[in-house]
Amino acid sequence: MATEETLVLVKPDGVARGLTGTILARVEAKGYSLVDLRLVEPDRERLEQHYAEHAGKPFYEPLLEFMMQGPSVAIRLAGERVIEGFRSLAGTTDPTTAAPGTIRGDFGRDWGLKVQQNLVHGSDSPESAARELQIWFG
Ligand code: DAT
Ligand code: MG
Repeated sequence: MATEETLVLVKPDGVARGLTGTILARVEAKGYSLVDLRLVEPDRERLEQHYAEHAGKPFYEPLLEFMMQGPSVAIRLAGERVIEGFRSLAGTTDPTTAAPGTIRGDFGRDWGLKVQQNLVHGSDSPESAARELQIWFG
């Protein structure tokens, strides 16, 4: 199987809290390769594409608002089984209950804005990765 690529985002809460380096260190320590990396202030259109699967859900508008609060760091990350591997490093969606040892479990919690502030995004399938890498890196 060819080496996979995935899209990782350090979301606005992670950037604002100065956790970008810590998150990158975990990714690098796991042995994945940084292929490309950029600081991005996404407009609404880009976020609508990125989160198209969630359009209409109750958390959709607050999620887009949160993602427009500041820059994110977009990372093109490569390695064998990196898609599932990064999801494992990130932990489950709700940071309050994400397992300790994961990025969300160690650094995230509910700050009163439900589970939006969970620090990172990682693509969930090869199809999502290809689609999302196109949205963030062209
Ligand atoms: P993940 O980011 O773990 O892939 P997801 O794709 O289901 O999770 O949802 C995308 C983001 O939307 C998630 O990182 C945080 C937010 N979100 C998901 N479920 C939510 C909920 N029930 N309430 C508030 N925000 C939610
Ligand atoms: Mg998702």
